[in-house]
Amino acid sequence: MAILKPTLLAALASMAATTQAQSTNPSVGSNSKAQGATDDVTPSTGPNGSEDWLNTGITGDGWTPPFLALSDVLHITLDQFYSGIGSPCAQYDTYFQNASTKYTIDPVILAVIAMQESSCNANAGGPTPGLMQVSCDNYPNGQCTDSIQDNVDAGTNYFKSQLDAAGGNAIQAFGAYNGWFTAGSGLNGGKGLTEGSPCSAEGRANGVPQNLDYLHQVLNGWLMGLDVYGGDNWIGTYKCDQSCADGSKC
Ligand SMILES: *[C@@H]1O[C@H](CO)[C@@H](O)[C@H](O)[C@H]1NC(C)=O
Ligand SMILES: CC(=O)N[C@H]1CO[C@H](CO)[C@@H](O)[C@@H]1O
Repeated sequence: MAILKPTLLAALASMAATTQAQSTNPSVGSNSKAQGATDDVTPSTGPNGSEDWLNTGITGDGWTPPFLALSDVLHITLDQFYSGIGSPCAQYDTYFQNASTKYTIDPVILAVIAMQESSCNANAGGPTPGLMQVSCDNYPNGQCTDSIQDNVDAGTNYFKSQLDAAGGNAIQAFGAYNGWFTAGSGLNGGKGLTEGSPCSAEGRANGVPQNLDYLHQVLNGWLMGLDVYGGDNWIGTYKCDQSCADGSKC
């Protein structure tokens, strides 16, 4: 089953870089596998598909992620990311490059995961510490170390293992990184993630409720160079405060 890891705490949101988002607008290719995709990012859609499409099934019988190969995911370049919202990540470039070579994952994907998970703060603590925020059993010897390279390797290893397990489906792999699950994980009465599960007793017992805007925020936000925790926090329709308060679904 997916490793249920606490997502970034609200406190980190306030630490997110204040860099104004660039109005990057990657050209929309002829390829149109993603449904509901639009050139511009809106609260509910973007170049890599609509939030409804990315979240397929969560309002019904459980999340059944549509297929999107990692190589088909539209994103800004690593240089654009580092010179924009991802500037706190630039100092760690050699680590992302190193892990990229080892695991054949585009370094911009790794930098974006680190940004989303820790705002690229290598000193972020918690049960899933560091830049990549994965649990210690993903480390080379199954134990956390102080090495930033080990941390980046651990996160990359986990992402790659989820990608392989999902037959190369980037949507499923990104979701798994955040604790999203499909049918058969043993959670939610055997169903995949549904709108009701983050705030159910089981969802709460597993830690910070999953952010139901996560996929849209990653695929159409961070990967497009937008400041999801800052000026572009309008991305997403669930508006999770991750406390299940006041009727929030997550
Ligand atoms: C990647 O990092 C490892 C461990 O830190 C190091 O031994 C190796 O030389 C690095 N590889 C490259 C290509 O920099
Ligand atoms: C409009 C558009 O080109 N969207 C793309 C977003 O990324 C997915 C990922 O594979 C592509 O399939 C879409 O075509």
